[in-house]
Amino acid sequence: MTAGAGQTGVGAPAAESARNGVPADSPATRADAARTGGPADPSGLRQLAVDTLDANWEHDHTVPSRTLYPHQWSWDSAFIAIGLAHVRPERAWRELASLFRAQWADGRVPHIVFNPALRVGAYFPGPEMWRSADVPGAPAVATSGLVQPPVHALAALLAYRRAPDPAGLAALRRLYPALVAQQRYLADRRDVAGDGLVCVVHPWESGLDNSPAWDEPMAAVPAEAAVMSAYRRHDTAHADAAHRPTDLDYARYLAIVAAYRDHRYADRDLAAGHPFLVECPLFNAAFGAAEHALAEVAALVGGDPGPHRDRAAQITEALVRRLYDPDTGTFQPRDLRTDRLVGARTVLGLAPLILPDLPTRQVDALVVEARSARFGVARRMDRPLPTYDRTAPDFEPLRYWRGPSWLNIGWLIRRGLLTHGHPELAAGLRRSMVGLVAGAGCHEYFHPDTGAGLGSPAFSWTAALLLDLLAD
Ligand code: 2M8
Repeated sequence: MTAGAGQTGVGAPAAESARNGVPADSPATRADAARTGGPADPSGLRQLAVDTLDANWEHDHTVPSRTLYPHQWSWDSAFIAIGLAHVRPERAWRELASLFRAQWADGRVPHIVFNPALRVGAYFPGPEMWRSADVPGAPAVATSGLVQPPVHALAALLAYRRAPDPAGLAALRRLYPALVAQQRYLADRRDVAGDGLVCVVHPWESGLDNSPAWDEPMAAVPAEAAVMSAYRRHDTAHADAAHRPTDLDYARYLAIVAAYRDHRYADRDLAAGHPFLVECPLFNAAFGAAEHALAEVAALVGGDPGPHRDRAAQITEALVRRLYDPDTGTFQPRDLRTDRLVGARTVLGLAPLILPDLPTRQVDALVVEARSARFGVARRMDRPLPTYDRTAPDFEPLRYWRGPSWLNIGWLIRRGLLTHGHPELAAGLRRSMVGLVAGAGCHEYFHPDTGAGLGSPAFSWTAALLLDLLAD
């Protein structure tokens, strides 16, 4: 990748600072200055990451990006807490605590917690679309009604391991019941097929919103692009429209939200008619990894690790049985509306590597898949890990989740490679991720060939996970 690859369609970093009214000597401005080329040395990189996180801190949480995502996002906060634990442990616990304060009575942790201080229209779709206040059991603060991959128990465990002091233990003890309730919601209300796996009801729940994995199930969702003329999209005002989902995608996203909302986010009758029902390998790998993490958290806070271990084993078994495709040697999402595995080979399929009890047969197959020309994980990574099969005819190196490299995904896969005894591949992946930020700064995502920075130029989970990678 090339140094100075930070130019993107998002506009000059200085302009972003000016738009946000950030003072000239603030950490945000220092982050802007550094990100135009990206510092090469570890201490410069570390400072860039800290400055980015400081600039995105908002009273009790960190926004993913001041421009594109100005509220609190669920799995972002988990990744952010992992990084904050290295430099501001007290903030790491506040980050998780503020998110879980917005947990619903049924245990769901909403994927967006809206900051009431922001103007209407700061993000689309905002509270007026979700209308959480109309639903009994929703918190006082406005939220979405969807969830995201449950990486929070793992984040809490890692944050505690990084700073194992009495304050951390007290925070972990407070969080434990909320983390258990989060898992219980998923297990009891979202096992739509009754097979032990969680079903996502919207592509946004997967976190990889625009992945080609969702093309088949999304094609069945009735909507027309013209619907979008009634709305004002916020994302295309802050990022290059050619990198973002299309208007037709957005029309379908809104149709699915409206269907769920109009049933008051009830999960009882989803199988009867909800337009999008998919079992996602990454989401379910996170669900299983959460039980593994909770077993360790339980041991630390005086709980019983046994039930968590049992549930973890059941989830891994269900994942292999329902989502592993022996013909392709990878995991694929299952569309519950057709009961078929989705054909696209995306990076989602590699995610079960994070499960420590994944059987050797599947581990070996995933390592073959990861090293193939499709994903190219190698000892000396010369190209970053893409989110979609590089050899697919519809691979798009610039479009959101349809090719570009993201640090959270690389971080998870690296963790899996370490767990299963592939330190050289993990080291290659680490080198490539650090190289991306050194070349372009803390961007939201990166061109998988050139390393050019894409999306938001000061993105929190990139900064946070970089801190974690640098400390290793
Ligand atoms: C992206 O998703 C939001 C919707 O939730 C969006 O496109 O507006 C995704 O990358 C998601 O994984 C991430 O959590 C969120 C905030 O960073 O942005």
